[in-house]
Amino acid sequence: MRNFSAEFAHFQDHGYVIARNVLPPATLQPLVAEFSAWVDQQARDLHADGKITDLYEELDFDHRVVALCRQNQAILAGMDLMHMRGEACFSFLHDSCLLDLVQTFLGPEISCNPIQHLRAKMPSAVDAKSGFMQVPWHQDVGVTAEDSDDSNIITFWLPLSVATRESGCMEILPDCVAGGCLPHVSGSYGTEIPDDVLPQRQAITAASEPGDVVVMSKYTPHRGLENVADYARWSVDLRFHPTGQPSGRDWQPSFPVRSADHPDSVSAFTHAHWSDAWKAALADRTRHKAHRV
Ligand SMILES: O=C(O)CCC(=O)C(=O)O
Repeated sequence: MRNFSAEFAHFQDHGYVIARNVLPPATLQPLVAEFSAWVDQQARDLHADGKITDLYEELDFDHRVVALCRQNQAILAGMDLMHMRGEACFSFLHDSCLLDLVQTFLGPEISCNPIQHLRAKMPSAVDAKSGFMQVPWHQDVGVTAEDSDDSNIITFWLPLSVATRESGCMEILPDCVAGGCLPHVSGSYGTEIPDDVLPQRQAITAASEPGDVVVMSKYTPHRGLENVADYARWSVDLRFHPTGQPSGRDWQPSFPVRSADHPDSVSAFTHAHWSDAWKAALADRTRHKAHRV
């Protein structure tokens, strides 16, 4: 198991760390293959319905989705982990390199938190309207229910494309954890921290490459920059918390992914359980309060 004590110390001091070269290419490849196959199927369906004219099969993972989105933004419909529920994705949530990193921050009893997303952040010239593309300043505590106030939920953000200032990586405000939960409001791009309460700090540009993992506390303000590159900035953002603590979304699936005390609890929760639990959560029409505002 790799020693991440330097990364953990940086996280404790500053509320974030960019852990470099955590995931080898072979670990990310099945994820990229699964997401590529999803885009391909979506493109073929739109093509069969006459909604796009070109499949752009010759383009790579980062560029194909942009060319397809230029033709029809419907290519992005349903593109998120809970809707796709892929087997490679479920398997990746148990990846040993990833969980060795997570364990350094949370200990050996780890649950996957349901706040988890896939983002193909489009160049803003193609699609800048959605808050999902251009996430404003917020803390992740701002998108959890109050019952998880004492939970140690930590964010693990992973680029699948090269994430630079130009392609819309994240910006992070360091050294803000001690301030706890800041006020959030409902802004035009989603839940955000108003300018007048945003801590005055020099922001860190969280430039990162596939294999790196950006780790943030739930009190660390961050935002997604505008993508002015010509390719999609693919990323996956995951959260984990110690098993037994409230997830902040108790109607959505949360499940153990590593356990020293109860290893059987991990194998007992299968891909089928995960998929069924998401189907039920997505079909639930109760008005749950997921965000602070
Ligand atoms: O991916 C982005 O641009 C923003 C992600 C984010 O805000 C998050 O993971 O909480």
